[in-house]
Amino acid sequence: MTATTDGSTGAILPSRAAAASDSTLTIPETAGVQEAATRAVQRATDFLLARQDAEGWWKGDLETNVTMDAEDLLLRQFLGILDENTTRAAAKFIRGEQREDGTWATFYGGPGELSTTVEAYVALRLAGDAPDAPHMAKASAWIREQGGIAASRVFTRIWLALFGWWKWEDLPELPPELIFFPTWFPLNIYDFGCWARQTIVPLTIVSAKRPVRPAPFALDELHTDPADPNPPQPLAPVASWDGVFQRLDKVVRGYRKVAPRRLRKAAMNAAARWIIERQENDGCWGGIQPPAVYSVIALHLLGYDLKHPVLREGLASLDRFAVWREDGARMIEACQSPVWDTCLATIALVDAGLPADHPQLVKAADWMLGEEIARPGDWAVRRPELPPGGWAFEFHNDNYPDIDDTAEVALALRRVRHHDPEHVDRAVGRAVRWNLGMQSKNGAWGAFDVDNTSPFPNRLPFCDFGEVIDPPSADVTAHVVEMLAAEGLADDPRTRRGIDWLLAEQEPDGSWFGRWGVNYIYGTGAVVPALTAVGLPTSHPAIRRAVAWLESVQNDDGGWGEDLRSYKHTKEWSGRGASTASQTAWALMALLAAGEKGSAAVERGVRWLAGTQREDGGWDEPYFTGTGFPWDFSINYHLYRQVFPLTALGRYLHGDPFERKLLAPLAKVSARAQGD
Ligand code: R04
Repeated sequence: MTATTDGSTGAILPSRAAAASDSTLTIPETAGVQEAATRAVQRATDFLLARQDAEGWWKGDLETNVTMDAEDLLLRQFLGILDENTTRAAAKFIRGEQREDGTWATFYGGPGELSTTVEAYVALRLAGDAPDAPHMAKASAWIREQGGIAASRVFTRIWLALFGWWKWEDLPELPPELIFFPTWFPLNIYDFGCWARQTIVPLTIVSAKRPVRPAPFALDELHTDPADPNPPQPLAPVASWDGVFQRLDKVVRGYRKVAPRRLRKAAMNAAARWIIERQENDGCWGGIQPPAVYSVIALHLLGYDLKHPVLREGLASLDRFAVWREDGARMIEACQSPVWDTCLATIALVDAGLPADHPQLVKAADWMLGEEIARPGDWAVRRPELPPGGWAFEFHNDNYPDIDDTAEVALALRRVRHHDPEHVDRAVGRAVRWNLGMQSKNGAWGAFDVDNTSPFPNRLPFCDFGEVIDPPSADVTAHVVEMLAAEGLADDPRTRRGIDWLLAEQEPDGSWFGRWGVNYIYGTGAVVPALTAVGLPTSHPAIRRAVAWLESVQNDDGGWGEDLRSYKHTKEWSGRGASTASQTAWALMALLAAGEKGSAAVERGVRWLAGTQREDGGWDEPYFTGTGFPWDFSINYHLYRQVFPLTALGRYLHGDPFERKLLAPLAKVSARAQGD
């Protein structure tokens, strides 16, 4: 494997041969590949079937980075509920993730990341690791070299401010009065992507309150100059957007001193109500960990006791993000993926040849049917007339169904032969109507909201981390288009607009950008099957260019891989990196949809998948191939390595799911969807 050390300078680019273990590959005869694929499909099918929960769902671990674990410890310390057992187990996990050079990264093999390293270091100090212990000294030296705490992201400095390690006055501010901005006003909370919205609303309370609970130790070793720990930030030119927003931030901070107390109090109460209304049945917020952490702190600062049901349930939900490993380490998941994993596993199993009425598939379908969300959520702010009918990614997230899960669940449900087909028809009909209703005005689809494209949130000095808006993306749009094709709506004008948008979004090299998966291989692996599903001929120039691009980035070992650095350094890293099971599968799904079965590229890719499978039917995949926010937040979905290879190998053996009529368009549903 090519060792890569740095994302910005001097990265060692992967030679396409670098990942290959033997450089003398010959293309075997098709018969041998066919046999190997058959065996791999059998074993991968058994592997998945053995891992379904008795309730019908699948769920792989969702691995991200140690800021989750560090912030969980900091929260408990802040609330005074940090226990020894949790601390020991979390610290064990964090220590195990540190690399040779003393840093922590946000993805496997990635460059050291300053904010992540600061948070991990502070968490380990809380756990009692001494600053002069070799692993700690290495980390703090690196942190100082990178500019120290002062150079870390806003979230990190907010955490430090809670303990007096950073000054609140030296943080950008978002006033709680934001909650009163009407939905047509620039920078109202619905201009933010739903994940940022749920994080920001509680943080407005925290930053208005500016609490400090003094820490049990100092952190001088993390400043470049402990005598001047909060150096002033340079100002951008007045005539630039950054300059404008920096000055706006100064205005907001000036406002703080003159803010009418009653208005501020009313704003904080309104924000608290907003938060409490959005708490899920299991006590969490939006099914994701960060909003839960900040919501608990915010409500606590407003006087809610830890024993108050809202906080008690909130804290209990945080415990459920913890995965306890056999070695005693405790890892925090950013969220859980049961709906997503279950629809993808269902698709994989049917495409791999499992009978459509297999009891485990029916069980999965029943579980998915029970997960449909029957009430409006935040999406209804922009679509008040649209009836509900979507699915969320997680167990509990009724406020935020997403378009991606809804499309894939519909594609999965249609593949299962269910004993109550009318029930499935009605559920899928609602899904089609909801997804069509969530189309953005450019003809494409975002993940959670319609037309969530404001340029302003990204400009706020407060928002220096991650994506904060949810504009339409090629991968989500492709999934919706594929689903609409399965519903007999390929020729519907709304579908055609989605297709036109996809065709216009193709990169000059023939690939598509991957918003929620890494990266161009994911985008291309989603778009090509969608385009052929709606009837584009495989000879279409867009498809030919995609095929040529995929062939041009295939590794010499026969697989495909793409490093997360492609989000930052596209030219060098687009489509390039060590081969992984999921990315090889995405490339194959595109090539197979493009009619490339029998080509050398496909045969070699299939051979790579079959050849790297373990005896037990599993694949190993240390590389992160999922995306939370491009570059800033990456995900290793532990079931991607299973479901996508099984899908690709199944389609290799049995053909395209549309041509096999696994998805028979139903005139009835189409008529209903068209008539909404
Ligand atoms: C793969 C496509 C399905 N869907 C996207 C779902 C992704 C699930 O994983 C995450 C989603 C998340 N959201 N917000 C965060 C997050 C993390 C995930 C999040 C992360 C850090 C901070 C705040 C929020 F792992 Br700070 C939506 C389209």
